[in-house]
Amino acid sequence: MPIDPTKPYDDQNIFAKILRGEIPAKTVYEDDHALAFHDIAPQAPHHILVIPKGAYVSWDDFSARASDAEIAGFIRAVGKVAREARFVEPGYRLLANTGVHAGQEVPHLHVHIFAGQPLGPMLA
Ligand code: IU
Repeated sequence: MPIDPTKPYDDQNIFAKILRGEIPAKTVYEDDHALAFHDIAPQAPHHILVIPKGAYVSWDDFSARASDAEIAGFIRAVGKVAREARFVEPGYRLLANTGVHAGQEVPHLHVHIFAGQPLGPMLA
């Protein structure tokens, strides 16, 4: 069920529970600003989700409300995860579904990293 972006942050969402350690995840990276873990239903040979530690519903919420330090820290973390996994060459795709039309399902910002095979055109 896609999220309603007009609703406030729900601290019972599944990624909030993962951040609090209430639900396990296959973590690949963690720092002060971000947590990265394997998607439970991978759509590519490598499919990692990177989430900020702060309580942000979506990319829209994050880009509007997060501090410069949070934004810089999160973006650096996404890049670091991709580099450390050696995705830079031959390449990878980032995706942040935002709101109803994009089909965002979990109401905590998450950037998908897809890699491991040619990914085809977007919106195919
Ligand atoms: P979306 O961009 O909101 O549609 O992506 C949500 C992703 O979260 C999707 O790829 C799910 O497989 C993934 N996911 C997960 O990794 N662990 C979970 O417990 C749940 C969803 I619920």
